[in-house]
Amino acid sequence: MTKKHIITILTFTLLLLLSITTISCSLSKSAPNDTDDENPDLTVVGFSQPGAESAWRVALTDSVKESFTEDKGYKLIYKDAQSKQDNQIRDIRTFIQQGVDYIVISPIVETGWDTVFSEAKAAGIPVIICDRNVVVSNESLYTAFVGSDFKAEGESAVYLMEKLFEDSEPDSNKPLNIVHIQGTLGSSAQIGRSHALELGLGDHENWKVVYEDCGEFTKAKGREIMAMAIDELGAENIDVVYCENDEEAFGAMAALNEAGISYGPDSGIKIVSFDAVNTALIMCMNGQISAEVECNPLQGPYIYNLISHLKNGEAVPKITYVKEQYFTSESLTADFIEGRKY
Ligand code: GYE
Repeated sequence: MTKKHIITILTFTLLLLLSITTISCSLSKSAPNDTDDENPDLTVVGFSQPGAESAWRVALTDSVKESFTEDKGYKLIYKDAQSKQDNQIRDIRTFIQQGVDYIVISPIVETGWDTVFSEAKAAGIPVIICDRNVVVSNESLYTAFVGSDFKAEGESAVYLMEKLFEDSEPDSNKPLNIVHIQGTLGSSAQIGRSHALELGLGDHENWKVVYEDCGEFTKAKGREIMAMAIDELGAENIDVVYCENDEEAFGAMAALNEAGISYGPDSGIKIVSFDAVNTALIMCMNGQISAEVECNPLQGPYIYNLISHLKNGEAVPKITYVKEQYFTSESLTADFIEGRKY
């Protein structure tokens, strides 16, 4: 081999090595969720959802995704924790490692966030809580909360139950038997809605919870619990089903349908529910659901607004409650329901 040959082979090998390094670098740079590869001008927001258990939650996800788009200057990293707090904690740690600019989290339950929020604080990343609230040892561990006042929602449901049964109210000896299908235990949505019902029980001697179980905010669980309640108590001993979200109400109605038991205006059994998603509002308008308390998932614009202020170095309120209302068949029209986003 001549000297010329050796130089050619060496040059070729060097070029080959160089191109392999370049390719592998650019491959690793385009790995999903790597925040370094994108337009550095984008503000990166990590959004951690507890799961996708309900239509309501899908509406919340959509609202946040629509609010933080690239054309508005944002990159949103979305994580679904598959209904496990441990996954949510892991997702937040990933956001911290990625060096996101803001963390937005809908916490599955109220407690257990101190350590991971302290880590975010130490990394200088503001944490914004949305939808459900948290209880932490020190309020400075998060920047702001945007979401619902769940106790107020529960109080609206109790008020609507009073209205529904006000004719039988003078006869306070007649018990009002309540099946209570709770949401995910320990979530602020469950805690507030259950607490308001407890207060309602204290105010009405004849109100009794005759069956109570956790429906995890899902249709499958709601159906299972309702079927067990029917089996154990008999439909004639149930007056109202207090469902802590619409999925559970859909499940309860499925169980009632399977058992051939009627509900709504023509029967003793009334369904009261939370969320007011489109399908549920149609059922409320038709009388199958007797009362709906709205839980507003359109929180993206509220969070967007908060983050815009933070980016400008402005102070933001610690608590922002979203606007919500309640419905019965009298207050609903098809046009109104059609005009809603969820
Ligand atoms: O009611 C339910 C959901 O946290 C307010 O979670 C939310 C609740 C909502 O899955 O449908």
